Amino acid sequence: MSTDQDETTAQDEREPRVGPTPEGEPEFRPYHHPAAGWGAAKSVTSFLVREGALVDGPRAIMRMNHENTGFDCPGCAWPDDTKGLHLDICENGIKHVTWEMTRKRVGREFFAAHSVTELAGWSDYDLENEGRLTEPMVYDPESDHYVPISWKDAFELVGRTLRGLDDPNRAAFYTSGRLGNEATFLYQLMARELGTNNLPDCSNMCHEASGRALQASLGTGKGTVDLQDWETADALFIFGVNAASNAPRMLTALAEAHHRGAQIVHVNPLVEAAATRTIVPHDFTDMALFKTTRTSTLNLQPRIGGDMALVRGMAKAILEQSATDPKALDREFIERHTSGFEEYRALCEATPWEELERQSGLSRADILKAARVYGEADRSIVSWCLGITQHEHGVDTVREIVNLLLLRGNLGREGAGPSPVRGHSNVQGNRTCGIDHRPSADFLDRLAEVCAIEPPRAHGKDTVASIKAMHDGEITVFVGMGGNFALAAPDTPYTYAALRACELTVQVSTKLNRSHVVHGRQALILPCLGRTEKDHQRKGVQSTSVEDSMSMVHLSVGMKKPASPHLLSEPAVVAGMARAALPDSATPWEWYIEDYDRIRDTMARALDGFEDFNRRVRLPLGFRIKQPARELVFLTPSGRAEFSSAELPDVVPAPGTLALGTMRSHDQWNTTIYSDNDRYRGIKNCRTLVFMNRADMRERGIADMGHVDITSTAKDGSRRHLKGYLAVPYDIPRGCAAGYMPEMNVLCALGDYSTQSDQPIMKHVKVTIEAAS
Ligand SMILES: Nc1nc2c(c(=O)[nH]1)N[C@H]1C(S)=C(S)[C@@H](COP(=O)(O)OP(=O)(O)OC[C@H]3O[C@@H](n4cnc5c(=O)[nH]c(N)nc54)[C@H](O)[C@@H]3O)O[C@H]1N2
Ligand SMILES: Nc1nc2c(c(=O)[nH]1)N[C@H]1C(S)=C(S)[C@@H](COP(=O)(O)OP(=O)(O)OC[C@H]3O[C@@H](n4cnc5c(=O)[nH]c(N)nc54)[C@H](O)[C@@H]3O)O[C@H]1N2
Ligand SMILES: [Mo]
Repeated sequence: MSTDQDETTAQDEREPRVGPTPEGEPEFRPYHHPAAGWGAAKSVTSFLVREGALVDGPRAIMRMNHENTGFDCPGCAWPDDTKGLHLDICENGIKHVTWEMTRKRVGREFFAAHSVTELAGWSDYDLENEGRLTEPMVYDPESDHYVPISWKDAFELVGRTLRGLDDPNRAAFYTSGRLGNEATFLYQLMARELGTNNLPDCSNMCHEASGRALQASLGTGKGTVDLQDWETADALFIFGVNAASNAPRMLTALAEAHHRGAQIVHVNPLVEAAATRTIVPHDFTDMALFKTTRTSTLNLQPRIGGDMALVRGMAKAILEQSATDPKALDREFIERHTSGFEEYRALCEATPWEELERQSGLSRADILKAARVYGEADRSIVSWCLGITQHEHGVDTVREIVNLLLLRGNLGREGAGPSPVRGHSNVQGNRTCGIDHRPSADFLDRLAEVCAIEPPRAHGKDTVASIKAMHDGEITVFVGMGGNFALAAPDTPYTYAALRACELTVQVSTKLNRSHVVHGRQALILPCLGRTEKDHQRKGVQSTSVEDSMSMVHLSVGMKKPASPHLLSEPAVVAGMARAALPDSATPWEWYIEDYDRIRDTMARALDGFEDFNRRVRLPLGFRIKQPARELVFLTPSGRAEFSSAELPDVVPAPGTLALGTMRSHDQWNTTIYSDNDRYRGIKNCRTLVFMNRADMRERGIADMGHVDITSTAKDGSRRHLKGYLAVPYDIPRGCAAGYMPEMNVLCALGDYSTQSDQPIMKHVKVTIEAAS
């Protein structure tokens, strides 16, 4: 892993651009309009026209997120409105659904016309833009083309290769977070019946830190609040999330909060669109009258990685206040429900304000402003996303957030608690249903009993460890259930080499992407139904279930005719692979697929919180998985909520260097790029850019919109490069820079993962930036 990547490798490997060919010159004009509203409506219309979905699109969208009669929006994990809001949708959700429903198709003629070497030279945008995959394909090394293969033969190839492994740990089974619960359960069952816990998933790059921190602090690895809590909180603290682009339905909750007089504090090095004002998208009167609502009462711009110092500063202020104000702390809550308070208090007292200011990049006055809002609110929610988790100290920061909440008893009561914003629409459900490379003994015991298998007990490999093991030849079979592993993972050339070193790569996908053209010696593309499509099985049309960010589980039923008659559902693909790989299996794979109620009946017995699954999932709003911490039951070693007392990390960049955060533009969905515009940040026609503070640019002799070279230095000293990026002068703290994933994965060394969560460090990449040579 410590190979010194020279720049030629990095450049050659990422030669094809990710985004589309620009339609014009790059432009930057700061955005001054509200989030959502008519700008969003206009953008949606042009997208529907482009995808040829002007008729089907709106019809499908009206069925989205409807109480158990529609399909779940695959866009994000924000919960559905519970009051039957009948147009609870957003611009990016619509784009996402339309993307799946496109009329364009990739058939065998397409693969006959284009070799894999040729396709590898296409942009990622162009690959996906070809449309939906229609039939199983296998790589033919002689002709360097993908050629058709029957499902039976495809499964046999997977089965034969897996059966031939001398150790089941030579296979890894990746999950991207939109896989439904039923397919998820079968998938992990297959892996464990084979004998491995190698279950890397996208959450290893996303909210692993949140899960580990909440588990350690509260004994419940998830947020404890729901939408009703959002509707009754007095103060909302929103850390490190670009909500207007990535969880746009949060805008509705923020606008409602503002209407009722709640305080809304945004903490983000960038002032994102959700931290200003919005036109509530489903409110037709607001839309017609161009009525805007503020979505923020205070914006704080810490340095990248400075959040933990800010939160500690807030805690310090509350503790100082408690010397004279008996209401500053909830002493009864602290005494009855927590442990470790005195140690934490001493740590806060011992941390000097100067250090908190330096590390957070905020003045003491600003920290006190946030502390005042927190101290005056009876009910506070703290919400966060990747700006908090994708750091070396992500776990410590989330635990610090919990510390702050505990000080005032903001847990286990209405309107209060921690609320991580999850990413993929079912990433939380994947973990609940068994995608976990570190499963608990209890989970495995029950799985063993209910499913009559002998699951392996040793922990498996996560995303980073799997890549390293593939690179080293230790893992030789990679199966990807959705997603785009090649491009989403860090250290692009290294990850490419890892996939290419495999004996077999299998990608279960809806659209063509980089992971199909960066493949193992043998490779399969297995096309599946999307969430919008009708899933016909022997016992009729099937539905699947998903779990949102707030632990609500509900059904999703597709309504569209499948993109091709040859597609299989994801549960069916898993069952096909499992049957071929485990010929003697006692698991009734085919019987499960006839009727997903049967899978749910087994899940009801195997999984905590899924009792009476089939009945409860059909209730109008589904059901909520119990969160013990919400009931003030703490499954921690002490039986109490545990304060943490971690040292503050040093996040101040060394002289001459900058901390670079990689993030999404408005017009992309992870590795899926819709255009090279980023409307809310005022960018047109460019993705290969870096946002910088103007003073940092001047100091380096970089002109506005001038070309720059970016070099990252990894923990092991190895260096990686991106050349010819545009420097955009932006309102971002000094010493910080930001740009887009997945392009910037070239800069993220595989070895640079958090020692606390094993998550790749994607928000605090150490870089130098200089005017292009
Ligand atoms: N439309 C759309 N929706 C999506 C996605 C998508 O790609 N497109 N992706 C989905 C997925 S998988 C996920 S995980 C989520 C991701 O949702 P986000 O977490 O919003 O994702 P990013 O684009 O990485 O944005 C990170 C935000 O954190 C800020 N930030 C960076 N560093 C720091 C820091 O040190 N501290 C603080 N406080 N803030 C920081 C950035 O300025 C940015 O606003 O969105 C999901 N929803
Ligand atoms: N540098 C950097 N890298 C990052 C991040 C970052 O912030 N910075 N974020 C990380 C995060 S949070 C995440 S979650 C990962 C995302 O990683 P992934 O989840 O692996 O990537 P996606 O881009 O969401 O996957 C898109 C592909 O999914 C397939 N797909 C779409 N719908 C379906 C479906 O219904 N079924 C199936 N089987 N396939 C489908 C399509 O073929 C599409 O090409 O990226 C991570 N990478
Ligand atoms: Mo994510």
